[in-house]
Amino acid sequence: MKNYDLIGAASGWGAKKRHTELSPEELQKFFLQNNLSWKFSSILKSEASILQTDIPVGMPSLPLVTSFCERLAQATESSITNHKIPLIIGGDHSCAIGSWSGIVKATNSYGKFGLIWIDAHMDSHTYNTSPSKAFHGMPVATLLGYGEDVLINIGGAKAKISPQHLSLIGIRSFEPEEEKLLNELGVRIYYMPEVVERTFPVVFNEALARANKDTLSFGVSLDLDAFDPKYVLGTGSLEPNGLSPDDVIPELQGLLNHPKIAGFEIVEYNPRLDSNFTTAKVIINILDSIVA
Ligand SMILES: [Mn+2]
Repeated sequence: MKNYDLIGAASGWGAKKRHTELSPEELQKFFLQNNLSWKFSSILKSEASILQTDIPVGMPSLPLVTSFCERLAQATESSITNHKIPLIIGGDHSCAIGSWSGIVKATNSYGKFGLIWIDAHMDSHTYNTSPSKAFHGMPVATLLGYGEDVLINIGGAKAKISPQHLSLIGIRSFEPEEEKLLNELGVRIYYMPEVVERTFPVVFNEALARANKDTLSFGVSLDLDAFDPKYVLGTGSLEPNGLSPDDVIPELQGLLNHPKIAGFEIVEYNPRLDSNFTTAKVIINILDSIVA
């Protein structure tokens, strides 16, 4: 069993519903109250708290998103340098720019990094195409090298991942501009109907093979909104007809034992939207499974 670092990424400025910022601290309390062995090795906070100030979505929030992702990239980089696997708990999904930029830098796998993105959305807007202007809708495009330079340049001024090593699973809500970019680049998109038809284990294993073919290392970014709202309510962009934790979690079992895994990320937990900690429990089941 490899060593891991549980890193709390308390980012909230990348989403319209900002309370993902509270996620790591609320989970920390939940771990303690329930005598769980999980413990954050660090919790990164934004320079400005949503509880104290309000900054509009879009360009005014870019400096905060950027500096947060820069610090998170340093944290994941040093985790790998210390021979650990970073497990990142967000935070809105813009934190992925920091997580994976640091991991790709530390493993020197620019363009040779496999990524499996499990999400209801494509997160593949650039600032110009985004209707919401919220940066959590842009991390995939950014990691592919499209979007705001200050974000692309984190961890080195080059694309962190190549389209041929990237798969998106669970997609069911997107804008045509995102789909166009990903299709032009040749990213593999598993829309929800294909996942239902072929089953999650089959498509996940296909994505795993793609993430490992001709790559140096790989990781998984899991947005909680990939799950159906029947099971997961504690996240800000609910979309019906999603994945079931019972289908997903067994497939993740022991993933940290994979020789090429370099990181795992769970994002978009919003404790203010959770009820009776059901979503917190899903997060813990995922963590327990990947380290099993
Ligand atoms: Mn997402």
